[in-house]
Amino acid sequence: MYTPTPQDRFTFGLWTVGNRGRDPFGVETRPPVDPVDIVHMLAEIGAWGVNLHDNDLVPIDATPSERDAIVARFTKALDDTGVQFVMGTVNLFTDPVFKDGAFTSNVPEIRRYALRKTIEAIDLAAELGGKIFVLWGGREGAEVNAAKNPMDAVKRFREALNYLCEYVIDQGYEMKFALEAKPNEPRGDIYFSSTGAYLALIPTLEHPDMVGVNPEFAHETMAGLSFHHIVAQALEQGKLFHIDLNDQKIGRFDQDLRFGSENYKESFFLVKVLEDGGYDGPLHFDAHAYRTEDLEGVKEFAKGCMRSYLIFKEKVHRFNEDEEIQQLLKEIQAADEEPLTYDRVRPGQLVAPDFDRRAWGAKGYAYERLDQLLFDLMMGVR
Ligand code: GLT
Ligand code: MN
Ligand code: MN
Repeated sequence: MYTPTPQDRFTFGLWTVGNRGRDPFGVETRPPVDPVDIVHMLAEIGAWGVNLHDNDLVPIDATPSERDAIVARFTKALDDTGVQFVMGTVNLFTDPVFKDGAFTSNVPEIRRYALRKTIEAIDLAAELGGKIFVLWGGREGAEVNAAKNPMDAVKRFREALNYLCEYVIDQGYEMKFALEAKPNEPRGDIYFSSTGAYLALIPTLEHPDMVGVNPEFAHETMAGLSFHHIVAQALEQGKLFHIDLNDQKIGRFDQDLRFGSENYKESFFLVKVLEDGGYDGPLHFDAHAYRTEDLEGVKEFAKGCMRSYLIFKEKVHRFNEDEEIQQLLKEIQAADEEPLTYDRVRPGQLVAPDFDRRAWGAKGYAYERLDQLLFDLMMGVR
């Protein structure tokens, strides 16, 4: 019942299951894994797809013929296993050239080089059959704010996106962009610090239809925000092009924990928003195994992400079917009368003249009971 199949649309990035356990204080605890072996492992555990940064597969200084050989070998692994290539992205954060940003760098040549590198990564993603391209501006930010103009950053980022949309149209690719926000790390402050900032930028672009968001559980949680609220907004606005699922404790560094490992309740509501809201895009686990794990532990981690999602999904189903809960909700969420339309004759009336403010203020909402029912349901005693 909790065994994933490709129909569940679960994906992993090469950098997630390929994570080697390095952190700022310690070296790698796991050996490198060949991307081809990762694809085979994903097929074995029932994942649907795989995602990558350009340099997860092709080293930054590979020659064109080396690149082609690597891509051919990877494509064969996809063909052999049936694993889909789903999302491509570009690494604009590891190489020292990007130490003060890529699209928002103060140096025009670096901004142009960042665009060229992104275009090559888009070509790679298109060649592999991907239709979603994520942009995470990890280094687009500052510590020394005296050195940078945050309004220029917005303008430069917009300029870069406009250029990339033009490129995709020009090539005839069927590719959309998904913007991923993060408040900080690796920069002291990253521009566009939450998904809401990107939702506000998108309508100012030349091709807003081609651009949506890729919210990440850990990133909004680092900022103390409700992840499922922003996911709901993105979904309602038709902008949830992709999602990065993981887990995180508030106030910590970006932990990228196994999905469902920390915030059970928030994860439940997230899955509820995605399932009830009709999201049918990929479900990407942008997480990694604890540093304590060997390769067997990595596999357990990946299986755990998918299993937990399916368990939450089943709990959502139970919640939606639970008679007592639904009866309570019916009482709480009074049925909609007339849809709200502007009344030219009496625009300020809105409710009946005898609307009883005091009675409504005094009424109990039974939320204590409802929330306890949810707890019982989630804990399996219901
Ligand atoms: C990096 C980051 C993630 C982004 C990836 C896409 S790379 O691991 O922490 O949140 O989604 O560039
Ligand atoms: Mn992410
Ligand atoms: Mn993260």
